Amino acid sequence: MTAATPTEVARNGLSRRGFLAGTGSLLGAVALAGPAAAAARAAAPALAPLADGASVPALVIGSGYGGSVAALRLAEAGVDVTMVEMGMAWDTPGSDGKIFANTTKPDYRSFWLRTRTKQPISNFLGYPLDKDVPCHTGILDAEEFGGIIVYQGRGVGGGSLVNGGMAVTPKRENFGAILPTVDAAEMYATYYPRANAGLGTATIDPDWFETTDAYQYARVGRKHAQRSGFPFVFVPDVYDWDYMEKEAAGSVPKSALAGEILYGNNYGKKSLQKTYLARAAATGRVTVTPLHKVTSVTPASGGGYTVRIDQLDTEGKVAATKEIRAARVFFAAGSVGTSKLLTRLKANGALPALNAEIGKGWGDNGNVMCGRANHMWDPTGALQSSIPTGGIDNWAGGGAFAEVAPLPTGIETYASFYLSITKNPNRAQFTYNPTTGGVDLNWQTAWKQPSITMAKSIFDRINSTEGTIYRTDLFGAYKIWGDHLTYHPLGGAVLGKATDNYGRLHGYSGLYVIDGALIPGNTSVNPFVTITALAERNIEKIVATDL
Ligand code: FAE
Repeated sequence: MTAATPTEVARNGLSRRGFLAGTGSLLGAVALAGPAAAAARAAAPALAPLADGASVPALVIGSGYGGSVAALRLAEAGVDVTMVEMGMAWDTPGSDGKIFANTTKPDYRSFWLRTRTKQPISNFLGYPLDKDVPCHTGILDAEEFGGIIVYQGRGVGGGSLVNGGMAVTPKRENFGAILPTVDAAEMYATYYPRANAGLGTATIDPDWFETTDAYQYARVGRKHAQRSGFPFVFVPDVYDWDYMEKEAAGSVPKSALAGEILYGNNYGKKSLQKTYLARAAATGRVTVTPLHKVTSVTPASGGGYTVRIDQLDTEGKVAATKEIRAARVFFAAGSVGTSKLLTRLKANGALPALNAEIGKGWGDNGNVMCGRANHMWDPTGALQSSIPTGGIDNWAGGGAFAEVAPLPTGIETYASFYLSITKNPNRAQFTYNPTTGGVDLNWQTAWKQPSITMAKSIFDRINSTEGTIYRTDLFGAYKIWGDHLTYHPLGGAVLGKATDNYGRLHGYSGLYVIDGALIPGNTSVNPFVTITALAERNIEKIVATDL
């Protein structure tokens, strides 16, 4: 949780006593210091670990967007909800007094069980940036499959802990291709507005955008887009914009303007702990147990499901194994987490009646990154807010929507940086590997070529208009494209295929998927608003008809 400072505690207005259950805090692992630590201690929850042998009405696996929506709405309907989360609680400051590490100084908090960082931008001026770190249950997982690295958030709040907070509702004309079996009219009238309200989505004050140094990089991005005839669109975010203006004025501690992103945000971002999870906690019906990883779900004799859970220590070792019984289980472990679990459970006979669609329809939301080298007379600014606020829309013309992203290094780089979301048609499949006991994903690096071609529809033209070139120093030596990764995994248990049209898994009653695994590979924009809206739609139906 991010209730780290007195300011935060006040802003949250939330007592988390009894909400966080278990062993998630770093207490004992670090020396606590300063006011942030005192605040964290004051807000510390009553520790009540999930008991081995417990019997619960509803278990939610994972505490990201899908899981948080499910927990809140089930609790509001009077159901007691048990959430388990494999990552940490993120409620305790480190020795620097901060809960989260800065982007420019990754440490033990930054990566999930790695001894060396795996930064998305791996190089600068050709020099490698990665460094050794102590192995720890850190916040950002760079999960490596054969042909792609999938970045994911780990901890209470899931991806909301690490992401840029760009809260984008897709254009309605694109929705039919995103979720073909879902009624678009209902989504745009009810569930997208509900999701945006629940997430606290808001747009930057346009006057402030035009004048602040922190968005010079975005204004340069806009100018270059428009001079090449591309529309630049403002994109909402879940950052507290008033707080950011105070950061700029120097009256509050900085997070966006201190370049915080990827490894957590200490102050201004409204991640799920401040929105859906705070409301879930306030019902008094939801507990979340961090550092607990679900490993098996299988029908129990007499009804419901037996769920096996590993309790982890902060080095990732299994400290205990627990077995509980749950009447209903909601898979909300994210596209990769849910797909891996279901693929393994189908293959090893724990859930043999799952259908043949399990593991299929996985996509990377067409993610590809690149940088452009600007002229010396066109600087992008030494101060760059880590929170993106605009994009270049060439979806209809060239199949790409490019987020004008920050490069918050603290120095003038003369670089423009972009994360493009493209209409890449390739889809991969998860399969169980009996030799390793793991789950593989058959994505190939070469499958990014359509994304590169689509992104070039924007940047080749901008480079030609501006007389500029691509940066070749950010992803290796002489490498233009960041084509080795995604931030936006989607699919693997697709709505209407592996599940019915509301996320009920075929083959078993009382088992549901409620996260990004439902979405078949692409949302045309950044995905979490769509994941949230779909979860709102599905849980409303489930509460009305299944409980
Ligand atoms: P997610 O939020 O990943 O939550 C799943 C949770 O389940 C995680 O907390 C896991 O630790 C936990 N888990 C997994 N397996 C288990 C298990 N076996 N037992 C217990 N717990 C488990 O899933 N999206 C946007 O829309 N806008 C952005 O600006 C944006 N920026 C991003 C930047 C970065 C660096 C990254 C990595 C992602 C970004 N995303 C962004 C993507 C977004 O965060 C992602 O689509 C959502 O978080 C996915 O939501 P889910 O509920 O599917």
